Amino acid sequence: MKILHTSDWHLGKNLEGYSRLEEQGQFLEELLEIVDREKIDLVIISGDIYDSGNPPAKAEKLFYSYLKRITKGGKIPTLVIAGNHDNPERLVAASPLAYEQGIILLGTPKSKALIGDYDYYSIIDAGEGYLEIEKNKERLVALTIPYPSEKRLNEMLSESMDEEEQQKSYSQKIADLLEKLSIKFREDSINIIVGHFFVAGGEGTDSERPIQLGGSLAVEADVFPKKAQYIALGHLHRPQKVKGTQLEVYYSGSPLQYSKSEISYAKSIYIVDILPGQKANVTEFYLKNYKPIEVWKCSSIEDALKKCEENSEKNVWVYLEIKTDRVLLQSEIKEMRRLKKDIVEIVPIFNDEEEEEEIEDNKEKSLEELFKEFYYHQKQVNPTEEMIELFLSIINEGEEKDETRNS
Ligand SMILES: [Mn+2]
Repeated sequence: MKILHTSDWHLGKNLEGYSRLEEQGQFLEELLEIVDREKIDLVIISGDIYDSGNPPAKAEKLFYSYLKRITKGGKIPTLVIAGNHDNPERLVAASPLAYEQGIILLGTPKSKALIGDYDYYSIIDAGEGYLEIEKNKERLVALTIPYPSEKRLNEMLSESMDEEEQQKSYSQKIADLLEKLSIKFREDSINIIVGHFFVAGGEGTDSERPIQLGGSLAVEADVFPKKAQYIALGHLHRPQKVKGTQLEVYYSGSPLQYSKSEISYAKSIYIVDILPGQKANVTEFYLKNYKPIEVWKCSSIEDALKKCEENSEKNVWVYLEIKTDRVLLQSEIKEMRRLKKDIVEIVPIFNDEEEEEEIEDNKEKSLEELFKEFYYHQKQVNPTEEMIELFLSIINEGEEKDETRNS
């Protein structure tokens, strides 16, 4: 079975008041292409469909119209769970219309999918926190943990919980729940987990709403039962494989850059090729950057005006950082906005202490160290000696050329 894992669409989310619906539509168009081209059998959306529990009608329309196209009228089942941004009741309100369309909507850890034979797939078993799907004679068991707020998690466990169990940590409760549900995993089925929560050690960005400050709702990376072949998570907006476990635990990340803390890496989705009893084959697919966020560091007000003029046709969101020793005039701000549309923020920088500090910090590290860190960050493995040498030789060449030019 070929599964596509995505999450954190945040339909309806703005950037400093600017709508991103057009880009969100572009993403959905690209997703549709990938589903077709890669002959996907099942789509998983691991929560945060919308940015708010009360999404704008345009965002809902986008969601429904593309889901209908993605599932091809029920041929490609799509499993959707609620994230911490979604209103679970509202997300699943369309369920009576959804199953025939191949859409399975689950709001809370207690949500139960509707058992039945649909035109192109069947749900042969389902209960609180799990379901078993059959499609083209392949079977898949998914343990489903839509955003488990502390309250929802306790409700899920309350029947069996004594006082001692009440006192257990959030992470331990998730572990217990998964352990309990894992008896539904079968030898002859594909076994996966779909969830929306924060796993300790995961790398965040500025655009997630922290699940709880202080981190007490962080889940340890070792809570997942070993029989789970793939764990499709939502919440963190940076795509990543979770460290600290041997299992295939992934955050697919958001499809768009939702803050300027997300501009240094590509957004992606994962495609998981998987058979019962075998190791999942996971491939990362990079998405297009429909409208990048850029930070323009300007050395003066004149420089900022010049950059706005030179790049007026560039289709990007811009944060302007302008070094200046005086306040910007309204007329200057107006002129910048006239020259370049989609300036989301203009920040005057009156002194550059902070920047110097950062440069000092990096100065202490060698290029080799910086490269290794960067490479590991991107790939989760260390670069080979050959790669390091190649990188350093390219850098050295560049520096030599620079010197020639300067001299
Ligand atoms: Mn999110």
